[in-house]
Amino acid sequence: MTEPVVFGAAYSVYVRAVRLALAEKGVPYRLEEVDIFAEGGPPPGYLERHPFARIPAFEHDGFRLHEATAISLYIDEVFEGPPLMPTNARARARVHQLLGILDNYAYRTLVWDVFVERVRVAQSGGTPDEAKIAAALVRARTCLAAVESLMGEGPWLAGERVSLADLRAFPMFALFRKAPEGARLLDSYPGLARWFEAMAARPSVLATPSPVDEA
Ligand SMILES: N[C@@H](CCC(=O)N[C@@H](CS)C(=O)NCC(=O)O)C(=O)O
Repeated sequence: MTEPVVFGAAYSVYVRAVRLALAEKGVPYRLEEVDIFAEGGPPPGYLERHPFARIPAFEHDGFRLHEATAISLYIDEVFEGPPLMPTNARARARVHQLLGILDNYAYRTLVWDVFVERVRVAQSGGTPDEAKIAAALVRARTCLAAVESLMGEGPWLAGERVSLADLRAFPMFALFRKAPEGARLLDSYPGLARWFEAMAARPSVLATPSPVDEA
């Protein structure tokens, strides 16, 4: 089998989630840089890989995919290495429930409405929209409370081992935590705060640094 290729950028939450899955499985891969926010848009031909012009896209042995969940499940099934989905039906359902919460409710709120608004807008010389951040923090509480209640005693979000739910959540929470109010809110959920520390120490996380961490 040839080395899989991930198309995207290291700053992206969804690209990092896929790279975390590859790293947890111990799969060598190539990251081909695609900057979706570049002036002039994505590189020519990229829409053939991803008609919605998002990142990541993925290719393995001529098999092309987009959508982080489809890519991550494929990686889990095709490659050797520790399983990233529980064998128990209820725990698997929890992983899908968490992925739904993270994609549909948490991503925009934690990443765009808090991290981008507080950190990125300020870095680029703009004035963060305080009303937008305040409204997002209300929704963020709902997201954090839901995730913490589903993880129970932990230590991972679903099941006995690290799963795709942890790998999807970590990149989102890592950016959220860059905003001071995000860090304070996360620290007020003790189960989630412990989970974040445990995730942050994993070799897969250390192997996939975000340029935001160095900024
Ligand atoms: N449904 C997609 C979402 C991917 C996504 O939203 N990626 C972001 C980067 S983290 C992106 O490409 N954003 C570009 C945009 O919003 O125009 C997936 O699961 O892969």
